[in-house]
Amino acid sequence: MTPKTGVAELAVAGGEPMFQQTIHVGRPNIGDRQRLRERIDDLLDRRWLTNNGQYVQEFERRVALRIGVRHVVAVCNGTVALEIAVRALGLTGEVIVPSFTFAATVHALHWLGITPVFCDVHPRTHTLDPRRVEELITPRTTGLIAVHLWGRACDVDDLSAIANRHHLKLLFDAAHAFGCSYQGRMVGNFGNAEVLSFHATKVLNTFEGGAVVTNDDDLADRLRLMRNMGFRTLDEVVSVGTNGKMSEVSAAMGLTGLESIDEFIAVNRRHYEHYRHELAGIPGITLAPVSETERSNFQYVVLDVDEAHSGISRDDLIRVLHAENIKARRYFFPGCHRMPPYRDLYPEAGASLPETERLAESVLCLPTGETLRAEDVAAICGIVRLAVSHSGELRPILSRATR
Ligand code: T4K
Repeated sequence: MTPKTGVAELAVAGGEPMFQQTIHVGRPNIGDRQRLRERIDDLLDRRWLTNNGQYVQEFERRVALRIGVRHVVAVCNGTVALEIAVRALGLTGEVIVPSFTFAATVHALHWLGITPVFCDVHPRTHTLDPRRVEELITPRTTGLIAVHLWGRACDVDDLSAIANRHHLKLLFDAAHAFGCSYQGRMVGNFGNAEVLSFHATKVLNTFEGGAVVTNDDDLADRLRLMRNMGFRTLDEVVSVGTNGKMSEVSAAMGLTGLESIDEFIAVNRRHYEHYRHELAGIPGITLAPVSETERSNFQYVVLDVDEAHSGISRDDLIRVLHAENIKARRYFFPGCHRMPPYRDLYPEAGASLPETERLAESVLCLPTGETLRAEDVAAICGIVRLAVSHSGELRPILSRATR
């Protein structure tokens, strides 16, 4: 791929796009297709497609081993995992939650008639800021949901101390954090429970899928009942439940992915190091750091664009990238508190969320994963460098394009 050297070559200025085919954030990792096909043939031959089949049970065992947790309750997606976990933990009233997260974290609360109380995130970690949590606790607060955003573990110790002090339940949304650690221990072992997502775009996918993981035996029992309509035995319902079951074909995909998970992470890590090298020294562009001492899955490549120094806003940089067929994403714009129905229910929320508001305007995610090639990373970084170094020249072109 020939690097672009002048503004006129940029697709946003009328040049040819860098990529003929769109380069996506969240391109699924597949793993060994032959093994997947064999598993699918096997489950078809056995005609056992869902309802706690043998692949789901094996997937749960393998994930539990990988994390070192007692219980893995596999479900149909991460959102349902959140809903079941919130309900099984008995959360009611108000729950403190970041606004800088995917909508599902907050929707799960509202869906169950619980008031989400938005808390700001830490500017460095982008995760729930423990210094801001305590001031939001009221007599109606029953719990906290903290998100290990980008796979970076929250400040688990401080959040656990607050939860203990105030007798609150602590749930971690670990949708991004399969394969990540906190102080050397795998994510999945903290709080009362943690929720994983195995959506297609995650480092490990089951097409759609998720799990609630916990070391609490009673909670695991309630979760298992809830995901299967409250059935205790073949024909005995003992409590209210929903249909949150994972299908066998999803578990087959998950088992296949698990066999290659170390390679997926190694590829992501290589891309991350490459991005770090290529983006170094570009003014106003900061690659979110990944801890040297913890395990990470490197699934999210996160850039913070500081317009005062880069000369180009995050949104204009996205426009430049999109024109080149590089589908960078504005995760998690605009912050849940600015989405319906929350913006109408809590119109004042933004006033206490300065970091969330800043990040929602300045952060973008770049592609990674097994389909991305090293030369793609170099080309993407070349476009970012060109856009920043020629931001003055680009400005009139971008403003003409919006008119
Ligand atoms: N908590 C947090 C913190 C989360 O981030 C999420 C989900 C959840 C909870 C809930 O878990 P799930 O219920 O989803 O299991 C995507 C994912 O759909 C979502 O799982 C994820 N977080 C979120 C961060 O990203 P969108 O709206 O960006 O999806 P979409 O369709 O635009 O796909 C993202 C990119 O991936 C696209 O540019 C195209 C590419 N893609 C996507 C799919 C589905 C592919 O190349 N192939 C595919 O099959 O939400």
